[in-house]
Amino acid sequence: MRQYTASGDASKLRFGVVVSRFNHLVSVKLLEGCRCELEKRGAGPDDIDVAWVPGAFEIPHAARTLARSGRYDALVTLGAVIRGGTPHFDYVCRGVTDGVREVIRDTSVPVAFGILTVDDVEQALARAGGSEGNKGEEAARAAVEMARLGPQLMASPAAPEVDARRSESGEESR
Ligand code: INI
Repeated sequence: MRQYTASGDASKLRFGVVVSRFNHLVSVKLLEGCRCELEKRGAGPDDIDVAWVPGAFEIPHAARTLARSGRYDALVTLGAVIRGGTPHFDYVCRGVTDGVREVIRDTSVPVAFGILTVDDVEQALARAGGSEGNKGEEAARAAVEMARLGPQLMASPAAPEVDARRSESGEESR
């Protein structure tokens, strides 16, 4: 059995962070958690670029642009979608989750999902540095791990098969 585990070392990696301005109070806390975690793991301040977008629905577009630039080892997406009294919540949630998944599928750049989908502001704040931790930190850790894991998997003996399957499915390469 061959196993691959990635280190949590963020040094010499470049990160793009896309963060939604909607529910700004929550977003800044998620961003701070993310930034601290990346820097704690060795990323330099100049190796972290942050793109602010109006709302979570706009996150996939900016993430796709950053991913296609080829400048980043991984991206982190941050924001909070808070349930209101209308179905709008469901459409925004679906748009952002489907959109982020499509960016990963189409570009092969790892994208960590640090977007809260919650019932109220209290639940959001609890997950943005409160009693439930900080999902921005968690997303940063996932981004580092995936940025390190990808090259290991590509260098593995299984990689040629992975490449062949990718080109059969018409997937873009980075
Ligand atoms: N965007 C969010 O990031 N969080 C929300 O809770 C939210 N709600 O509730 O409406 C939200 N809506 C805005 C949406 O993301 C777009 O910015 C808007 O529809 C313009 O395209």
